[in-house]
Amino acid sequence: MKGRVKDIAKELGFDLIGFSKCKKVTEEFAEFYFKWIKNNFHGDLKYLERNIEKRFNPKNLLPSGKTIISLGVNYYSEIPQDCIFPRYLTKVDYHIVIKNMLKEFVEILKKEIKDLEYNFFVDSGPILEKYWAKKSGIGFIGKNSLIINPKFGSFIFLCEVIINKEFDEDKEIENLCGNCEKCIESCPTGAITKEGIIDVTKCISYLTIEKKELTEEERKIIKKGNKIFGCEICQEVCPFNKDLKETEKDELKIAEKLKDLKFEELKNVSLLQLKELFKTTAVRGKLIKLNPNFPQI
Ligand code: B12
Repeated sequence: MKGRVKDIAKELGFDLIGFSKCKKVTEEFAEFYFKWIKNNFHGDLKYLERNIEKRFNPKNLLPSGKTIISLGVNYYSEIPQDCIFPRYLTKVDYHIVIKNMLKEFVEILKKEIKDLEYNFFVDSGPILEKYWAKKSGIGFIGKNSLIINPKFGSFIFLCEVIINKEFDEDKEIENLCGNCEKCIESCPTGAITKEGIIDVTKCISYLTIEKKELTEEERKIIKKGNKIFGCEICQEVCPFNKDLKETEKDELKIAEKLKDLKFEELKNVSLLQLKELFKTTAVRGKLIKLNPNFPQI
């Protein structure tokens, strides 16, 4: 049955799939997480302090849960070297594309597995997606804190389906970062510690996507990067992200109109034009903040 489930996922366009047991995270991980929060490495992302009982025990997301199926979808696309947008700004918001893929996946599973109970997530649920992806063997956690698959690199979106059926877990894969510290060395704001832990308050991605009010110091930090609405420097430099194959899903390529847009062109656009520009992307709700948050413009 496991082989069949893997085939179904591949047929639907998921590039990676792995299985792990639906159970509490380890004590060691829980300790790490609390320490991370205590250090205020999460900044204003207060939601990471909430729903701890769900985050640490996915059985609280599906009480009958036995197995977590972790899935990965390649979203790599070629962009000009000076592109100011990160690749996750896909033609169609990836949350929508992947949720639809997950719906189709469980519909087929329901036909093949009797009395299937399930719950699925992409990005926004209180579930530790990288922790489970690592457990399921679809990648290792690199020093940039992201899941890296030796074949697909790190430009993969993660999602998962928790089900009430028992499956053998897959083996974790070895961490292949070795002595490489390119991501740590290249981060313009020093947001990645030697141990590969992210201080969110320094991460350009956080400052340009999540943070509401910016200090002068933070605006200076943002100026050091060349991106808005995210950052990809720690991925661009990663040796596992060389010679990647573009995603086969056209909706998951970077939005065409964003590819060549320059900061200067954003200077005088109206709110209406901005809305049009980003209307199908994952940041469509955040546009009001565009001008005050981007000192490059
Ligand atoms: C909050 C969040 C952010 C925050 C904080 C990032 C962060 N590193 O936590 C901000 C806004 C900065 C962010 C940025 C980005 N994000 Co984000 N984000 C999330 C979110 C919603 C939660 C992550 C979380 O729980 N963090 C908590 C901290 C404690 O954990 P962590 O650093 O992620 O992971 C550490 C621990 O898990 C630990 N660990 C793991 N196993 C174990 C075991 C033991 C025993 C121990 C001790 C530790 C340990 O090692 C990790 C490295 O330090 C997830 C979706 C989700 N629901 O999981 C997406 C997610 C992680 N983001 C994603 C992406 C794509 C990005 C960006 C690339 C977007 C962009 N282009 O700007 C950047 C990358 C920046 C970076 N290098 O992290 C993807 C990553 C895909 C992948 N291949 O890994 C995810 C999974 C969304 C998705 N569904 O695809 N993100």
